Amino acid sequence: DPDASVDFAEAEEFLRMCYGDNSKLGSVEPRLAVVRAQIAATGTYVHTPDELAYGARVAWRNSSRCIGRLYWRSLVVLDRRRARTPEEIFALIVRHLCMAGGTAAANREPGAIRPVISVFPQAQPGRPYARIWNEQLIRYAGYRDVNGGVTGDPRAVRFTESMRDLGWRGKGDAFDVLPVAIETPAHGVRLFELPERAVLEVPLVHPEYAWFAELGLRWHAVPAISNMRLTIGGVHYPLAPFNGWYMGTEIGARNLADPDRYNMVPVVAKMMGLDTSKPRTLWRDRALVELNRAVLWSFERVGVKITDHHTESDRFLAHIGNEAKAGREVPADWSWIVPPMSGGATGVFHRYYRESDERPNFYLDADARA
Ligand code: HEM
Ligand code: NRG
Repeated sequence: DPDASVDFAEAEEFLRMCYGDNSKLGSVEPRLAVVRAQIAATGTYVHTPDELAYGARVAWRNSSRCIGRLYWRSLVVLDRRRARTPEEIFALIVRHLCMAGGTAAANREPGAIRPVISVFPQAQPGRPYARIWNEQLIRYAGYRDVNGGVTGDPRAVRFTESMRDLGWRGKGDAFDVLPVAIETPAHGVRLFELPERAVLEVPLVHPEYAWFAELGLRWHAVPAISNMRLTIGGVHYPLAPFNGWYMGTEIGARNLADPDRYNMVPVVAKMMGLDTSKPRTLWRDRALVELNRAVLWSFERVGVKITDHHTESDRFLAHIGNEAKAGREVPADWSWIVPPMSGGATGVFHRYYRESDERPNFYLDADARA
């Protein structure tokens, strides 16, 4: 139960690892005595900034579904544990997005995406806590049309309806950025519109097909997951949005391609003039490749950081090598690590992984409303 008191054994296990790995923090024994007393008195304890930063980085290192873990040590950890009101939280969310990517006006190095996590107040035993309803800080709305189709992202239809029930009105276009819904115990839920400077977007064009631009496709530069709970040493942080940069296939082989998302594969195939009368012409595969080339090319063209699945596969295997040297096995989930196209053409396909649940880690909140 995430709302229950902290188990001292879990705190101790984390603290021994943290102080063992960071000699500058000194001896763990006096710290354990303090934490034992805090848990006895309050049911929980408070991490030092060093413990928080280390815990968040190791939570990334332990994320079995993430292929991007080579740079886990470089995660920027923003300690936002003093934020209380929805307005304070929103202002810090905007600063997070500007620091992570942002538009040219907000970023000294436009297009450079930095992995960042903002850690808001921890859950207190038996008390309600602040949370964000959105699954990511930046997502596009989905509107059900009268004829049963969807304009925008079909994945967001339910969420968009709940925003509408709360009084939000979107433009009704295919790429309307959703408001951020922040719920705090004292203020209920409030909606906030992200300012333009916080939302870097890339219009999609193709290196050879001029018609591609006419499809009017675009995607946001920063994937920032906001519905996962960060768990460190028995302490739960229900509001701890984090981001890295995109791997092209997430956009080109899933968000824009899945039949229950933007479903662009048949459209691209038709524009390419492919024979779509039977599967064995591999028209889906050919259209998928061009869609993914467009994503990578478009980001590169405007200088926004993105990675391709071949490079990221090699990096992940390098990460496994680094970790082995440090005496650690990398927990990984094959079905998430292997990219959604050309699986067998990437190194990560050709082996198996141990799927262990190590802590600290990120967990999907059971009651996330996305
Ligand atoms: C999942 C790449 C940074 C934590 C993923 C996935 C990819 C990916 C491709 C699978 C997504 C999917 O199939 O929907 C990357 C890249 C990064 C990066 C290229 C660049 C730096 C991060 C950071 C964190 C993180 C900074 C946390 C601090 C996770 C988690 C998941 C995940 C928890 C699983 C999400 C879920 O269960 O829905 N990552 N990632 N990643 N990543 Fe990363
Ligand atoms: N597939 C999702 C994002 C999931 C996480 N991916 C990352 N994470 N790259 C999508 O929006 O397409 N990250 O922290 O960089």
